[in-house]
Amino acid sequence: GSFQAGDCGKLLKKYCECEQQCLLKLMGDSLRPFVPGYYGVVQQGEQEFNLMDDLLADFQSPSIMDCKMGSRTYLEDELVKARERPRLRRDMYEKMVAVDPGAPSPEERAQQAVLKPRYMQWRETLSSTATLGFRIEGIKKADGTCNTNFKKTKHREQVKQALEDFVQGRIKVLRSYLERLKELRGILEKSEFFRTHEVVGSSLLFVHDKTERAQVWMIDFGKTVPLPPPLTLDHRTPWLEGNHEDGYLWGLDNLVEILSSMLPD
Ligand code: 4IP
Ligand code: MN
Repeated sequence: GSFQAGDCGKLLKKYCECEQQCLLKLMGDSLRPFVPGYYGVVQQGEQEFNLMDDLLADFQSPSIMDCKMGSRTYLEDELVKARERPRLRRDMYEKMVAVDPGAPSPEERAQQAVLKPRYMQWRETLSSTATLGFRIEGIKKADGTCNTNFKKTKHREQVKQALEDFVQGRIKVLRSYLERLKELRGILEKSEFFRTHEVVGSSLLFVHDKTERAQVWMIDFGKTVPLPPPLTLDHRTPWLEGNHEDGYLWGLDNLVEILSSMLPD
């Protein structure tokens, strides 16, 4: 993606104001131990970057998994914009056809384009986002092999299979992940930041290595936005347009349940 090599265990990520605002607030929230440390903006030539911890720095040949959390992957605001000013997305039409030539409607086929919410919803229902409240986006194994071919990983058993392939039967790693996720869930349920933000498109980053150290962090806050006060979310109630619910904790509950089912009896 948009990362550039940093120094001293830090990384530079293409500047995004929304992400910066979140990271600044998170540095003062109970969630701080679960997000990369943030160190401000760095200018390099024309480009600006957010400087943050490189979460992989302390691992040896890490195995990495990115799970995109939540039951919705676009902001309510994007839905409003798409209605007010429909922007036809040919690139998204092409990504759609590449996965399933039968997916576009006759109208979409005629215009060779789709609206963004339509594309995002299609991705949500094709994957486990709509039914489990999270989806696997990518897995990179210690040997360097990368798999981002999870667009159709939808059913519980398919997801479980992918998770099993990621932990490779290492019970200690699995237990560490579960412990960390349950700790995170407890803190999310009390976090002021979490209660007052719609968290969309954010991922949980899973990292372990052969020393069997295993960690999980929350990353990617480019579409995590403050709620119009005094609105707060429980992150479990189903989404209805206007309630801003994102299904984040519903997804985390399901993820914890599936990982727990992988433990030996
Ligand atoms: C991508 O679709 C992802 O959903 C991106 O989300 C999203 O970026 C892109 O929208 C969309 O095209 P694929 O994963 O199917 O390629 P994320 O950045 O969370 O991965 P946004 O801008 O919504 O963050 P566009 O509008 O950037 O193309
Ligand atoms: Mn991401």
